[in-house]
Amino acid sequence: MYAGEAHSLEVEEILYEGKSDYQEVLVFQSSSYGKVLVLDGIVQLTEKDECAYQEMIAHLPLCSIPSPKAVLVVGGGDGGVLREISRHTSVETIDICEIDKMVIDVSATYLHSMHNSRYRLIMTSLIQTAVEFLQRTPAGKYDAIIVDSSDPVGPALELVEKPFFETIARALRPGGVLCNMAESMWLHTHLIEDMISICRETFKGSVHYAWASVPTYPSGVIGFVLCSTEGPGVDFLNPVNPIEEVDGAGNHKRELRFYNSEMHRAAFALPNFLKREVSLL
Ligand code: AAT
Repeated sequence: MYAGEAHSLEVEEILYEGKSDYQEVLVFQSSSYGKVLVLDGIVQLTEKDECAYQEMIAHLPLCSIPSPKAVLVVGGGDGGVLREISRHTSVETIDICEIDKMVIDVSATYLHSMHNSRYRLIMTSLIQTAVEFLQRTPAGKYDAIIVDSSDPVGPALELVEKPFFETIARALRPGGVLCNMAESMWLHTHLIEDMISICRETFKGSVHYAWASVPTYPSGVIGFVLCSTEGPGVDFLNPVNPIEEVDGAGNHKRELRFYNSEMHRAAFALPNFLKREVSLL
């Protein structure tokens, strides 16, 4: 994908190969990263390192506001983000807006990640896109919106454009939060700059960039843009809603593998080159 570099994973066995209306879907057993989900030739998750991406994209926003109740996920058909949101006992409703049913079905069969999640599924399509769904959503409905989408080529292209961010800001309550997958600081500084600049215009609360290490994503890191709407202030850098490891009945939940409050704070530390190149940071 990127001139002059490549990343390889050894394939032990192909478990599923198909073509949906939107993309090519592949699941294989790798020799070192467990099962791998690939869409249009791009790795979306591996069993070994999915925790870093899914835990951070869910808990960075949800641990930054007190008692989140209504959450929307755009993309995320593999179910990992749903699993993470479900850990928050305050959450009452999770809606998910995914374009491709094949991703949901294949993940449920081969990755078992949909287990223990409670959610309402809204299928988007090129006829009813995420933008159209959000336009019909009552203003102020959600406490948090998580955009767990693929790279902005093919079906996910509309998810980096201004109208999408405007409909998100409208669907969030005052002081509500957005966490949006925002690519690699090594490979996509211009895209990050564009996203931050659109978000600065659209979200009147705060706008921040955070990142985490994910070895199987291009260049080994992935970033997130975090925004809040005008209203009760949100201090993303100091989480107010730490996620408990023990539920109300005193039982230990399945442990978080990556996220904790220290990782949360550290995720907002940015290297100098990024601050310089993305002048808005
Ligand atoms: N949680 C795994 C990581 C992902 S999954 C991206 C999901 O977004 C896929 O299920 C895909 O079908 C869905 N998607 C793509 N476009 C749209 C759209 N327009 N509306 C709704 N869902 C969509 C992301 C990995 C990031 C990889 C970084 N290189």
